[in-house]
Amino acid sequence: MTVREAADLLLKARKVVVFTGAGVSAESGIPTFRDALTGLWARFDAQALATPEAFEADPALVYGWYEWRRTVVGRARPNAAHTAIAKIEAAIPGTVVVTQNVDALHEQAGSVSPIHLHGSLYAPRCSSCAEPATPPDGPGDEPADGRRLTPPACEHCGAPVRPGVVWFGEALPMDALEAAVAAAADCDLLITVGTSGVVYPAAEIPQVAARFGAPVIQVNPLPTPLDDICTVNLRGPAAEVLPELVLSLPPTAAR
Ligand code: BJW
Ligand code: ZN
Repeated sequence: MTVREAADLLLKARKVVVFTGAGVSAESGIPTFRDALTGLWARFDAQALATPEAFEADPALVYGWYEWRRTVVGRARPNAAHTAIAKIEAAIPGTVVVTQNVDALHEQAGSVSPIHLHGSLYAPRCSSCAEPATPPDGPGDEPADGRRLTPPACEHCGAPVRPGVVWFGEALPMDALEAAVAAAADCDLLITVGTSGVVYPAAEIPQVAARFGAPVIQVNPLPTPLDDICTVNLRGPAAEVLPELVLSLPPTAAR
């Protein structure tokens, strides 16, 4: 299937949802989770780092790992895929960006208020009273990826501060999930970019759009479980495929 077929869908669309995963930030140098050799879960144990039980058992291990992640992400810059998505948003005002990513590269590329389904590395909060905590200044001092770091104490109750991300077994932020489902149910095109589509309930978002009759374009170098619901599967890296797709938009708005 070709970029031309996808471009025809994009040109007709008035309400677009762009649903992104770690692959959209891969070409900014941020590792994905499940890519076979380079993904975070190939090197680290998700159960020991990305669950509430892990934080309870060893807050310094988990906090240190997330500070390393925040340093890596803080030094990254948006790539051509983030920029192309912001251009789609500028050209088609009814566009909603829904991301599973905890970086801020969509915002840095110019996307306005993307919906963050899995939280953010920049929104730490108290692990007990949930009060927001002040994010540390700057990109961090690059602790080694395994270095323990005692989390700061909450200013209100003294409990350890935790990363503001959604771990396995935790509910997604209700307002974000509801807004994403509503946008998917109401869109006339969904573009899914760089996600393996295996983590729920986020993976429902493209499926909701398809159930409500919207065509779905997928941008991913590899097949995913979402292939079957997609109208067009564009196999390739997002930073190559999306700029090509955006070339189909009217010149003034798209560039
Ligand atoms: C490129 C590219 C390039 C590469 N260009 N593309 C059994 C069945 C079904 C569900 C479950 C189950 N057992 C447990 C569950 C539930 C669980 C779940 O889904 N688990 C599955 C993994 C089995 N879900 C949860 O626990 C969720 N919560 C929940 O269900 O709560 C229930 C509840 C309700 C009420 C009260 C209480 C509880 C929460 C899920 C949270 C996920 N968290 C993480 C970590 C976030 C923090 C952090 O960053 O550390 O979110 S895990 C990780 O996966 C992260 C991601 O957002 C998420 C999705 O990953 P993503 O983005 O798709 O990345 P990858 O690596 O998987 O894929 C990258 C893709 O890019 C690949 O396809 C590449 O090919 C591609 N690619 N280069 C384009 N250049
Ligand atoms: Zn507190």
